[in-house]
Amino acid sequence: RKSGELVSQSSSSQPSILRPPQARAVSSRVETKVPLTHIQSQMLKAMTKSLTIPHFLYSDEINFDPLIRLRSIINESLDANSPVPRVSFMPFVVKAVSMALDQYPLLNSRLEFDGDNKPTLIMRPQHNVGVAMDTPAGLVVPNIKDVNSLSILDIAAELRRLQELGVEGKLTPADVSSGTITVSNIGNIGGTVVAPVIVAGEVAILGMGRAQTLPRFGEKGQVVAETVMNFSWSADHRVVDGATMARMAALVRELLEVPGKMFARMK
Ligand code: CAO
Repeated sequence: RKSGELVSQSSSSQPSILRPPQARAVSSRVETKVPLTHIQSQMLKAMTKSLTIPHFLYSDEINFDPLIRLRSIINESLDANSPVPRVSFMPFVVKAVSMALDQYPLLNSRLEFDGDNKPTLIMRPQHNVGVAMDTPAGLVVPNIKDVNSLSILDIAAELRRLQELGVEGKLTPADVSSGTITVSNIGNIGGTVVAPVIVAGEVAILGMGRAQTLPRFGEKGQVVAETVMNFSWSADHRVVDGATMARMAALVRELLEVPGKMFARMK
């Protein structure tokens, strides 16, 4: 599938995302009771917990052109001996988030309440970046462990491993536990903006929209075609203020728009 292309069409003329499996199963006009799938039950519990967190949303537009150029250079250099045959945008975004966390570690923390309901922040040095995944069974959020110490290709290989396990329904409890922050890329399916829901035990999540080529003004006021993507951050407003979120988001944007800065920080 080409970058930015919407979901594949099913045999009918309507895109498959508009016809969820449950709807297809119901053919008569009589209401029926359908038990939740295992993943839906997990989602119900997790999201009910998540929505006790006071969220705020912060959104920004990223120019993806420099990253598109860099990605094609990297992809052209990959061969049969490479850990992955190609790299998507995700590993760059996951790495940029981790690099920005070095400067804004609060966004990687966990809020904990003791027996007397006294709140404490647990600061976590390891960046285990969760990736929301759409699998045949539904939404799963495995995480890429210790992104701090991984290269772009390492992240791509681990993402691929998790994607394959996710599709086969074989993710382990270790794959889906101990996440510290999450990235949710809905853009490969569609939609330009998403308001992501924070995973309980974390204080921030990034939602990526669909990359679009749109007219923008260049430095001299001329109209230029730019490929842009909306990044929408949700953060826990009990511990993260808007200014901190905006600074962290600005750093992630800077690292992706000037990828050379990212490589300068690579360990
Ligand atoms: N805009 C436009 N194109 C995009 C895109 C975006 N935001 N994100 C990915 N693409 C492109 C990729 O570049 C790739 O094209 P190429 O073959 O040219 O590289 C193609 O779409 C397919 O990408 P992919 O899905 O194989 O890989 P990925 O690393 O970009 O994404 C994953 C991996 C797991 C995030 C994705 O497959 C997925 O499941 N997304 C849905 C997440 C979700 O459900 N979020 C909502 C959570 S709340 O319910």
